[in-house]
Amino acid sequence: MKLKYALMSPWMLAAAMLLPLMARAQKKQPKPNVIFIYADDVGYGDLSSYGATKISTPNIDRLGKEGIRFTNAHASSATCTPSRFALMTGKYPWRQKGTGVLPGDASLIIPTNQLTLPAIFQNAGYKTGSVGKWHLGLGDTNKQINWNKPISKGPNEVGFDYAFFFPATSDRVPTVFIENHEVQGLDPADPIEVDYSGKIGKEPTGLENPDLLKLPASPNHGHNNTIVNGIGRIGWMTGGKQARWTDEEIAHVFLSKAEQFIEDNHKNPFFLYFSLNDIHVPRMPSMQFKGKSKMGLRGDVILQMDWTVGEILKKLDELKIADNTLVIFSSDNGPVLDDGYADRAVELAKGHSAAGPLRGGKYSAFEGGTRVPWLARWPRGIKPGIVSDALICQIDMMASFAHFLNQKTGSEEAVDSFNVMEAILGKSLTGRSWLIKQGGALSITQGNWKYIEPREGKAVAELTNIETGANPKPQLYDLSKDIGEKNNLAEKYPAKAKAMAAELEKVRTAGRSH
Ligand code: NG6
Ligand code: CA
Repeated sequence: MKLKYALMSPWMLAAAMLLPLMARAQKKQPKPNVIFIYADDVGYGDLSSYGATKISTPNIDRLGKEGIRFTNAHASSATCTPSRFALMTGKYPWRQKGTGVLPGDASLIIPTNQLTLPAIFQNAGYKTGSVGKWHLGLGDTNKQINWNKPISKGPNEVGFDYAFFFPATSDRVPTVFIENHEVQGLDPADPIEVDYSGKIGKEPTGLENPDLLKLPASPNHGHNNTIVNGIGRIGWMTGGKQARWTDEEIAHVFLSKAEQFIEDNHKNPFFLYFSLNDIHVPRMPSMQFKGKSKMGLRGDVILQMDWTVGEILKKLDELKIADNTLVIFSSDNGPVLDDGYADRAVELAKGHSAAGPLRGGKYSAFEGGTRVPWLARWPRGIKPGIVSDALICQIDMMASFAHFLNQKTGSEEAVDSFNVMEAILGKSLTGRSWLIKQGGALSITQGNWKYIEPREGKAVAELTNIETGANPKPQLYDLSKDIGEKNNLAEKYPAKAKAMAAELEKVRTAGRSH
């Protein structure tokens, strides 16, 4: 025995000998890579693992088979921008003005001085990347974006080391890709200008030149401004001809950038936010998938999305990092069939329920608006084949990963995010006890009960034909018996409805959940 050990008590001795062993064991457990694949507008019933029979999504389903599939996971909101805001900040979007669906020329809505989900990973030594749809605004507040110069603020300023993205949605101008701060492929002699208040430049619009459209707009939705690639967009743009994307290539372009990021960073822990354009409108699959489903373009882009996930899994195998990579797949809001283009999604969906057994869809306060697929695989950390009905929300990613990576959040940060890491990894089948969701009206879920606050408005949205959940009377549902929210029990159980309304009010006025 060495001299230094001779002077120790038996306990100290044991500790001194064990510590290096423990350190070595810890070394053997490097931090997992995390890939969050965020699909757009994918409904609770759109995947075969969630009951779809008219379409097959084997690659996404595989995540659940080899890991965990959630039946009660949620986006914070029934549209894109607010759900993404919640994911990135851990704060309910309805606490901050201007977090609704953003135009393509909006300013960045995430404060740059606050901790974000990617910044937590950065602080824990990860390389962070954002590839795909952004839709959280760019540049300084109230300042017009100059698309022809480096853009001052965006993903890089809120925690991403690398970003390749488009600004808003594929139905909104400008229809260009941005890498970090710069529009890609821009010819300085053909500068980009964007306007959302009126026509700019001389290019044809869907309204004036419907004969030029390869994908006609649905009447009254307003996707009839500047035509790019034969598709009328929301908003007007001029210039930047060389930089404009071809819709049929978007999925492949994003995938190749995601793969490159993984490859470049596979030797150190990385966090990749992979935010797909699929299956948002305009649904323009590549030739590889066009006509491959029996459900028209919407079905084709579901297949394309599933293929994309399969390619990511292949890449992880190829790099031999699958074992220690946590891959999560989820969606930013519920499904919509007619969202602006005459792609025959409604008539071709026959027999396919995009929201599964749920009522409503995108934009709705009913479950169809926010209850979304969530599957996750991490061979080293999640047992295969778990189906969990734990209540979790994307807003919880922040507190969960902060805890997991031993990172602190300040008192003004992640104020609505709960640590549900045990549930995310399937170590516990219990998640949160309550959650507030937004789909026009706010609702609060507590255990099996869901209360939707009264709200004036059309019961069915005219354009999308989706039940909004708006009702001037309070609504109360027992989700354990009535997942389709058909039976309003507010009058039968007025005390319950009142208590839940009070709880919702308490959280709203407190400005925080904890
Ligand atoms: C809506 C658009 C819809 C879609 C949505 C955003 C109209 C009538 N409809 O305002 O087509 O672009 O915004 O979708 O303009 S989301 O998934 O990004 O929230
Ligand atoms: Ca969306």
